[in-house]
Amino acid sequence: MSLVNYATKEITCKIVYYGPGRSGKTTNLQYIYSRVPWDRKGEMVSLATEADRTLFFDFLPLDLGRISGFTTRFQLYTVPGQVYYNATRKLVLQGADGVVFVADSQRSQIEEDIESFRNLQVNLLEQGIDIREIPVVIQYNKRDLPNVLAIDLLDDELNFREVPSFAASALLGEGVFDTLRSISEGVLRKLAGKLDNTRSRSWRAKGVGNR
Ligand SMILES: Nc1nc2c(ncn2[C@@H]2O[C@H](COP(=O)(O)OP(=O)(O)OP(=O)(O)O)[C@@H](O)[C@H]2O)c(=O)[nH]1
Ligand SMILES: [Mg+2]
Repeated sequence: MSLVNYATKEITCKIVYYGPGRSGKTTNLQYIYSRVPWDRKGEMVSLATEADRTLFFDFLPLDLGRISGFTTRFQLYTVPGQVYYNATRKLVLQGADGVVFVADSQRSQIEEDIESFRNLQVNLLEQGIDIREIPVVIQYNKRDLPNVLAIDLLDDELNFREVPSFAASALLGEGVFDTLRSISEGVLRKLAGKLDNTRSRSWRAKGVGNR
């Protein structure tokens, strides 16, 4: 859940990278970490096994500039994609303001992609969130590999909501920042809408605008 601190003029939002095992979630964060100047990022924390599979989560705090006088801070998390870490996925997903679904474009991985997307829907619903209510962006990763499915086909299988989607190769850094920009804009747009509502409600409560 985003935090707006009027005293320090800071907005903090949580974005979760979700998707099946080995789809490239951690690689997205590693690429972002490698490209963001030091004064815009904190330490990246990765809790992984020796084989580099995410065990609990990765965490990367970023400062993405100022909007209307507020510093916008984004906390990027990844979930562990392996099927049996569902309890951890639920924990990491809690309080998310936006989700990047990282799909593996390889033909052989489509069932895992679909299963993971369903799992996302179910885990959000358990937290009382309909997937249509939260900003989601889909990234079709590993486009550099042979035997990838066409984007249209992937869209048919996964993107029934017609959310923004991006072809990417996280390994090469392609599409990584387009994805991040899109989800952060989506999250900030939603937040701005909420703040407007709150403001007009409190104005109404104070009789502002009444004749
Ligand atoms: N060729 C290619 N390999 C990639 C790409 N993105 C990630 N990989 C590789 O895929 C493997 C898994 O990547 P990770 O980023 O660890 O995947 P993950 O989604 O974090 O996996 P879990 O933590 O198990 O959920 C690694 O060997 C990466 O180097 C890509 O765009 N192209
Ligand atoms: Mg990982």
